[in-house]
Amino acid sequence: MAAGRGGCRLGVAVVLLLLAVLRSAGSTSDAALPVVINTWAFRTAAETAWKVLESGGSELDAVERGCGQCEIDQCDGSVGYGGSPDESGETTLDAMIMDGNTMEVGAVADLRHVKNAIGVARKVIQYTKHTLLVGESASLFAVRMGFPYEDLTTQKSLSLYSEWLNQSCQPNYWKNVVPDSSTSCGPYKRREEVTYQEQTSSQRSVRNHDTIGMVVIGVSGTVASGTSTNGAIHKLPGRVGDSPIAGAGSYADSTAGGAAATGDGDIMMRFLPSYQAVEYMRMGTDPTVACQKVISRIQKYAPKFFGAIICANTTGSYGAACNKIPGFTQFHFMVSSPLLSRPTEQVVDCI
Ligand code: SD4
Repeated sequence: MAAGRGGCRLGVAVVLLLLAVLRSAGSTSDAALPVVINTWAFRTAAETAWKVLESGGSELDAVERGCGQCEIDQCDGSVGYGGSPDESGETTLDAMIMDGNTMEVGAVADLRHVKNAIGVARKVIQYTKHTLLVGESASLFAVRMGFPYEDLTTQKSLSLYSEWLNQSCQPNYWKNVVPDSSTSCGPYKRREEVTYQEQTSSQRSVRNHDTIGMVVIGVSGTVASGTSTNGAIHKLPGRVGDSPIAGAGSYADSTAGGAAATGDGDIMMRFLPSYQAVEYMRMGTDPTVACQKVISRIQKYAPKFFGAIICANTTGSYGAACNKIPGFTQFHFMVSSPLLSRPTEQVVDCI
């Protein structure tokens, strides 16, 4: 009898151990499909994407419409028209969309005069054999695809631009130039002597970085992802961030999961964080841990970078992580799933 009880206890222990292993593999009981997650508390974007799925739209439709909603709403001034004027006062847009079944990507960077950047990115998949179109040429493509060509400047972007001019063009992204870019406006010329300046932190304020990144995983495990942003305020014309770069801004693979990043793209894109997070999840790493591992990897080189990432695997398990810096200690993101009565804001402590 005693041996029987011992066997029973052993059985219970084995079951508990199995549960723990499953849990750490991301198969938590609170995972369900479909799932939509997006960066920041962009609620209308989350609601729009969720409604698209509810009405039978595809995962790609949900990403396109969800991120497109933020372009219409000018989410936090960091997505869509009328935000983040560059050094010449113009707003330019970066966006991408990725199909995790076919691994096709459509992206636009430095897009000018067209508001619906992610819509144009989708057209790159549908009507070309390319992946990424840039600048005015991307605008011409957009016009051919039927998008209106319009001014992206608003009163708001004009006043941001003139405030910046009035404060001696601070901050800006130049180095090793004359006149001294830390005190004066340009035009700058290169200084003969180039000195190394360690870039361990993001010079921009947290407010300037609010790209929408979205991952949608359908009932059958189909993954789609996308991003849309007007990039870094006061950037040099021509600067492209991480958002339209596959594997950096977002990544989707229906055999593993999806991820999307937000923050200082100049630093983050060097690490392909979204690709890396998906690869961690492919190896069975829990989405939260996958997100954390990506953030810690960047921290080693740029301890004070501003950034966050969202991750979800094909079981519907999800997570997020962010780098803790002064003024940014928690990261808010949206989650929609059958387990939640409505798209819900969630928050994670930065590491
Ligand atoms: C960029 N990553 O262009 C974008 C900006 C951003 O949250 O993420 N804002 O660098």
